[in-house]
Amino acid sequence: MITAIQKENILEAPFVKEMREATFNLWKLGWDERNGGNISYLLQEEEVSRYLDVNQVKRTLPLQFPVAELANKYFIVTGSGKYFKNVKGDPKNTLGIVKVDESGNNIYVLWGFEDGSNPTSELPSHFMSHIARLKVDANHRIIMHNHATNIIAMTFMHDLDEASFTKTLWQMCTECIVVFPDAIGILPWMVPGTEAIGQKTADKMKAHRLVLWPHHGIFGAGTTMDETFGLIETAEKAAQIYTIIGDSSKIKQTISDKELDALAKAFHVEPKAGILTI
Ligand code: 2HA
Ligand code: ZN
Repeated sequence: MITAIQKENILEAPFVKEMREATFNLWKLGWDERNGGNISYLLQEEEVSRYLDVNQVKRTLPLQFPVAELANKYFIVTGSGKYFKNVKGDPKNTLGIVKVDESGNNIYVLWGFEDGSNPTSELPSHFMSHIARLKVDANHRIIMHNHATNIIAMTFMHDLDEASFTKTLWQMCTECIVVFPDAIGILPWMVPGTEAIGQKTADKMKAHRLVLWPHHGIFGAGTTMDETFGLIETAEKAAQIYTIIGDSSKIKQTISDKELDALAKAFHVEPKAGILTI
């Protein structure tokens, strides 16, 4: 007699716990008001199959944009219209585990979105950014979008040139150049939730792990939830210092380019070329 292999409780899965904790912490920080923000987390089949029969498809959703590069890959993603505040207490309706089908034209919902909801409206930006980051780093797994307050504020006060914006952030806290030596990519203002903004975001993700959407928020990419959260936290902290200062004429001294260069050398990181003048 063949007995079905007992699956473990999905709510105990580390990746579900990480999604619940991250969304709650992001909400508490004030960066994900209402339904703001979204996260997608690339999972291995071995991880998912401990908890789910991966052949049990609950729903098939067509993608407006094909992602052949992600064929047969699994993700846990936040739901469209869902509030980060509520994910911790209501994971089955606010999160979903999806698998991209073999053609890259559809996704299969394997778990979650039980109230009939769908993956985040920013799925184009997430999927296209995953494709871009996986080409740079095979260990890449997380794309996180949120409305980090001071980063948004800074997009009104600072010019939006990538090199000068990055250099200001690097100057605000000593750790910045070490955490994001690859600089911050910046898009022009665009309508969110579209394939067009997804493509532009992914283009920036080829060279940057942080991509700024002016007057809207930020996208971060990384290998773990902690690392990605920490990346955005670090940029947001620097932006907070900038907004606290408020008026650049108040700045009496800053970290010089020579000092930033010394920091990069001490921590063995390569700052993006064209930002420091040594
Ligand atoms: O609705 O943050 O960019 C979630 C968003 C859209
Ligand atoms: Zn947003």
